[in-house]
Amino acid sequence: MEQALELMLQQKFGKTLKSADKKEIYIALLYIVKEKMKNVQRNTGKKKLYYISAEFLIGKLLSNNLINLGMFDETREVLEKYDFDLTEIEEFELEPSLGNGGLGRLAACFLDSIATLGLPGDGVGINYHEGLFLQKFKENKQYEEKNPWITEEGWLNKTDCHFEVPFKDFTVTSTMYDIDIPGYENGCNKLHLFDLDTVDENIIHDGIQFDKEDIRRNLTLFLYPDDSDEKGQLLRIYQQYFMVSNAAQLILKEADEKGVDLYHLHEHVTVQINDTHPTMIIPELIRLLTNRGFNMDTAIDVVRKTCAYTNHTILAEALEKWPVRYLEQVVPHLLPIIHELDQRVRRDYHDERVYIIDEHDLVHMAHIDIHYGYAVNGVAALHTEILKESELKPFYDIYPQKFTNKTSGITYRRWLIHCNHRLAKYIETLIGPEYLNDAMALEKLLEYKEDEDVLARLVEIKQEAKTELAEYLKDTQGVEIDDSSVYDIQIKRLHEYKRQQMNALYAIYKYKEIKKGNLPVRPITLIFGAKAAPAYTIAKDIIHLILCLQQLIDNDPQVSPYLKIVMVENYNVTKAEKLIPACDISEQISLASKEASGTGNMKFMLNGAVTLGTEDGANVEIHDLVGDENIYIFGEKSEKVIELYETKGYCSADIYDNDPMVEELVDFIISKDLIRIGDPVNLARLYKEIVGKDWFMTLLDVKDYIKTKEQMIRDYEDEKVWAKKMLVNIAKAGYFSSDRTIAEYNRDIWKL
Ligand code: 26V
Repeated sequence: MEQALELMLQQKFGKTLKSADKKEIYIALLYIVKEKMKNVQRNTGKKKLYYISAEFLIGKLLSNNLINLGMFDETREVLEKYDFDLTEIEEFELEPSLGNGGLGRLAACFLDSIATLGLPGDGVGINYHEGLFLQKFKENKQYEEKNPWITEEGWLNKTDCHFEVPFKDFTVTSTMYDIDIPGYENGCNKLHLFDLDTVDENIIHDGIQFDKEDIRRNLTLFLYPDDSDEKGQLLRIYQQYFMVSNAAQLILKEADEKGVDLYHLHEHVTVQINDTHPTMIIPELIRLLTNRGFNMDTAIDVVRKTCAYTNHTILAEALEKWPVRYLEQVVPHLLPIIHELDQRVRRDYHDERVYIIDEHDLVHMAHIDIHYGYAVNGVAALHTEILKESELKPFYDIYPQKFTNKTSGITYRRWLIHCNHRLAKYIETLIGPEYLNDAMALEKLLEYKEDEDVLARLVEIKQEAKTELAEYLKDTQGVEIDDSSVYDIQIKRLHEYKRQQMNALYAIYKYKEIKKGNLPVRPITLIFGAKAAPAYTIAKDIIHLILCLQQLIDNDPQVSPYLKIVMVENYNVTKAEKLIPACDISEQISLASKEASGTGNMKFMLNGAVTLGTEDGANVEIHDLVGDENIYIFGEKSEKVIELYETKGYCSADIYDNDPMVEELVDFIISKDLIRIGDPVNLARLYKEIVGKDWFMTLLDVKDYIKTKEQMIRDYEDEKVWAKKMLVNIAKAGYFSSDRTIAEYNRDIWKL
């Protein structure tokens, strides 16, 4: 590596390792890795997977690629020899924010594991120029700015592959860009991102505003632009069709190149539809096959045997339903097919709950996937049960054989080896390198459960990560945190169902306790990281509340030595990589039944944090694996919550009126102390929402939450007992390797 670096630096900049600066080193490394990837064998086989997704939250790629190519340790050593730190070098890489959160990050972990298992499978998505917005805080509020990431020197490779994509009023020509995805010590796949040459960043003004109707210039500008109005929704349909039309044409082109008889397409191709965003691939493939001479019955039959669908949410507002009128405006050529698909359903099933087009002329995208795909899966055991037993019950009754569970996972290459190298290395000294290829081998750590030296070293490693995070937050945000405090972290999209507001109510509780003189034995640092959708008013109000509390506490010398809130600005994959290794308490507090899986919970556990959570999503499986002593569970269970929704049995005002403690906490949102700092409109709106509606039942669980968290903070003081919990969590995290998840997808669904 040393020689290769010297050579590349000489070639590109006429410099040496001694004279080059960090940016030049970064660029030299980028070229070396790209060169190396050219020689990695492409994964091939009779059948190929196309993983189509509107989001791929891949994060920075340098370290990940170095790890997978087996060059990571050597590169670190060479750089250290010349006084460079790989982490600092990587600062020069811009993070592609091509996703909102869990769904997009899962797609990225999956690409890593598909390549690692040597399976032929490419990702297909959109090359958003700006990705998700850049979050800025001003006057305790979120503002959105553009977030460009594409530079001259990067991982994208422009190809000469182009397709014509027909919309109602015009046709565009796409360009395909590729990113190489090397597996860990294995072959290589690709992520294909489609783009439009005519897209123009200059139309962005005032933050992230732009003309939503100028499709030729805006189509691939932003990830899911604000769809709170009709123009935004139409743009989303344009994006979705652009993605799937390209995907369908690519699939058929590659099939032709392989000489595949299209009547047997399903023996050579499988398509995974990641949530409903790529659903139009189904009518589009049917359309293209009929254009090639297939009759409708056969086209439908072949496509049905080719496509499989993953559901990622049961939230009604997130299940896509497009008005027929909108589809007519964008892709009228798909409508005869969608009507045909609906007619066939109506002919076979006399149950309007399973129709594709409902009485309001809304097209239920998930219904297309379930009727006209061969597999449906949820992303955690509880989630899949809820799909089968309530959300998608009428479909499960028709097609029980299509439904399977695929509990999600995370890639250990990024979420342990890269982000917590120290811990990874230490684990290797204890149980050897086997766990790097077989995550279940982490269980061997259990042998050390009573080993005081091992437990002490785990605590030390955690402390080093906490100190590093404190330095990072000081450097990047100018905030100072006490690295001897307990770090309690909630990082995820801002959504009411995830209940960041409940954590904020805990902060209010603790603030009041400290004011009363009930001081915690050790300071507590509550760290939040979250972006709110630009048009999601209440989510933004919750951010405002957290930022106001942060300011209130910072300016109160009576409280600030004991309690600190930090809201990390512009939370993204890179920041997650810094935060997760340093965490003591992992906040997974969604309303039971609402979080399909969660994957942050898995990343935290793998890095030795202990979960504070409800019986929701994959928390249930974490609980089963680690046992009662190694997790803190609170709150009502999903059955009860589902019943409350069904019977309309929940009334937050009742709890507020009858419980003085709850009343006191909620009232603080509109107290003089906070109104002085914040915006009365935002705070009053949030207060009213919680007392008057509280759709995600914060007040139902808040007292149990506070009680459980207090217990957890007390237990933290017994260092040995706590370290044992850390160890068990790490040891049991092997199940949540995405290698295991992908092996299951392949065994049960793809059969590559
Ligand atoms: C989307 C939207 C869009 C409209 C406004 C409200 C709303 C609320 C939620 C969503 C979520 C879309 C799907 C999604 O990202 N699901 C996440 O997928 C992860 C990977 O399977 C899973 O771990 C998370 O629990 C799940 O929320």
